[in-house]
Amino acid sequence: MGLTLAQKIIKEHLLSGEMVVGSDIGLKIDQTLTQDATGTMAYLEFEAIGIPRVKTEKSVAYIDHNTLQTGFENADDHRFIQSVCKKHGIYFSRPGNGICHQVHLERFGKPGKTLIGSDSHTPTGGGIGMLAIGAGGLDVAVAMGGGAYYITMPKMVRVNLTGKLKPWVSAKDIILEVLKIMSVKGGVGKIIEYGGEGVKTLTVPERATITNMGAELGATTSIFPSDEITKSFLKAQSREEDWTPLLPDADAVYDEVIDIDLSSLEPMAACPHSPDNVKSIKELEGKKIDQVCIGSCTNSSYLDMMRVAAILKGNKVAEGVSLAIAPGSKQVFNMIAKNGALADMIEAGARILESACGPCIGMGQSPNSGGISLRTFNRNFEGRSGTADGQIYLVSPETAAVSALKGVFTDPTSLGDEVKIEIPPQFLINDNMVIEPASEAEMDSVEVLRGPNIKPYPKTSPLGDTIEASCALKVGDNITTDHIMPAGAKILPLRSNIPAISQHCFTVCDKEFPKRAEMLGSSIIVGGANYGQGSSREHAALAPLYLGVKAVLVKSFARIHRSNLINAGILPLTFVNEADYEKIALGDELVLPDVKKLIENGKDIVVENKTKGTKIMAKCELTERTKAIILAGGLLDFTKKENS
Ligand code: MIC
Ligand code: SF4
Repeated sequence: MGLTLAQKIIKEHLLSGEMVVGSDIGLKIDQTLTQDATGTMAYLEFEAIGIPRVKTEKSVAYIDHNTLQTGFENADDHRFIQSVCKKHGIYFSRPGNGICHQVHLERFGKPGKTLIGSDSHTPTGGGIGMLAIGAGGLDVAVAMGGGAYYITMPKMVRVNLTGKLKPWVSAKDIILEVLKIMSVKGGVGKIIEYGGEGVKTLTVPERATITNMGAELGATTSIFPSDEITKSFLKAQSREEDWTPLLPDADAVYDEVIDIDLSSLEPMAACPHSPDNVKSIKELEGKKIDQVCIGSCTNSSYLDMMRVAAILKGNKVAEGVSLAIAPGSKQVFNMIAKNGALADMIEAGARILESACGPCIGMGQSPNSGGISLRTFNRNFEGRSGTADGQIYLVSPETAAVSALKGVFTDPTSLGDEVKIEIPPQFLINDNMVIEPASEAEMDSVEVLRGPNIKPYPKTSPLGDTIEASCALKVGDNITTDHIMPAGAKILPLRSNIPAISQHCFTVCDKEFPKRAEMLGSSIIVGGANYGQGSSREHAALAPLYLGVKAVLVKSFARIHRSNLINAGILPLTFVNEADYEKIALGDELVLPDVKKLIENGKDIVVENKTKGTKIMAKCELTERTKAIILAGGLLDFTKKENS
């Protein structure tokens, strides 16, 4: 039987387990990436594991999230990461060099390699045929130390693309169509592979827009073949030698096939507050807008910027609109500065931001109260923009630019003839913002610089015999990590300080949660389906750990968050009978008798509700390895024990 693209890469990197859907597999990891908001914790964890030098082919640390520097915290954290990288063999991409996924695609990613990153949009690398997966910081730390990365062998979905996009319809519209079909939980436990004749019509940056937003499907990752188009992209990046061809076998078997005729697609928008709430721009046309933001790891490539500049050229941003643009990398920024496209943007009235995540993670540019903001980003979760009642719509750069000029939702196909913008035969190469690590001979003399914002990993303890805890919070379906551990300009600077950041845990849902959890000492969170969707931030597990949360009992979990809970030693439980969700209320006293023994024996867990005098059953599906991690009190203790 033939293999799919992803199965081929998995087979080559398989360290343990079998390639059978649903079983636990360990993968050899060739490359890692971190960004600063998850990076400080990941490097503290790497230090705690105690391996002197990374064992990967290439590990890169990026500074792109926390670049606002409203106080000493961000700058101190950057300095810590820079020094830790120098010491331990990691390349350091300085602030200003660009957004991790954009830069990694341009400068470091290689077809056929495995990459894990402490950021959920790491699958961007699938645009050049990498098996690129978002993970918790601790998983990345373990992989840097040469340890395997474990996932559940996913199902394979093939998205068959035929035809060609109409003028002004964009790669963003393709992924919005996939989101409309599959929903934000439709990709859980799956790898999405793109194939078919339509693939040949898409450039690498367009493919990367699609694989990037595969994160919003909840998918393990998304991937495109590595073909002549990939080769010419790498050649233009002066990296032709990094290219290898990679195609699925002709007789590869997929668990699911989705057909999309590119020529049938229209410009679309994901409406508030979910990336799968998709409507066509025609349905929204004429609606007044307040803000437009162009950039983020999804849509900040040279092609995106050039298309936007072409639309803006000679025009003026509408009176009622604020337009902000952040090019994705120094390479992109520099190229549009040199060729005049940046001047066209500035002339039209755009507010130019540095190459960083910026408004995507609420670091500035929050819209006005109730403001309607069109963004080329990938997430529009409630409150993420920094304005609680902001109405965020996710759109293509083309829709964003033309709407900024008109002041209302505008279908870019109304622009008439398309401006043809091609991938340049040669990108501008200048890696002077990437600092190389010290040589093995010099690494010992490098001093790691720690600021006062950096606090140690929270205390963990092995799983006790019985858990007695109260329900400290009850939430509904599709809770995102932005609910659990909000980001934004005020909270992000605390990412290296778990005691401080934990005071913001779940405050979007319930202001009293941190105090209540601390007062209770031991607590349990109850939730609905797709709990923990969104980011890879392990802070959404570490803050609850610090506040005394022992278990999370929900209808279903998102992949990365579930493994972050396990890594933190928090029990991820699901209802055996989903209707039992109704049987627990906030404040109920719960007991999980003999939980340790039941976990050891792979049995379902009894949850006694002392307040209501009832009993329900919960599942804790663990592999032998994740069971050992939970029993040890988390991955850090487990790894330390394994290495000692
Ligand atoms: C995001 O887009 O939500 C982030 C911020 O990039 C996160 C990582 C983080 O919270 O630091 C992600 O996607 O994993
Ligand atoms: Fe940065 Fe936004 Fe991409 Fe996350 S989604 S990595 S915050 S640009």
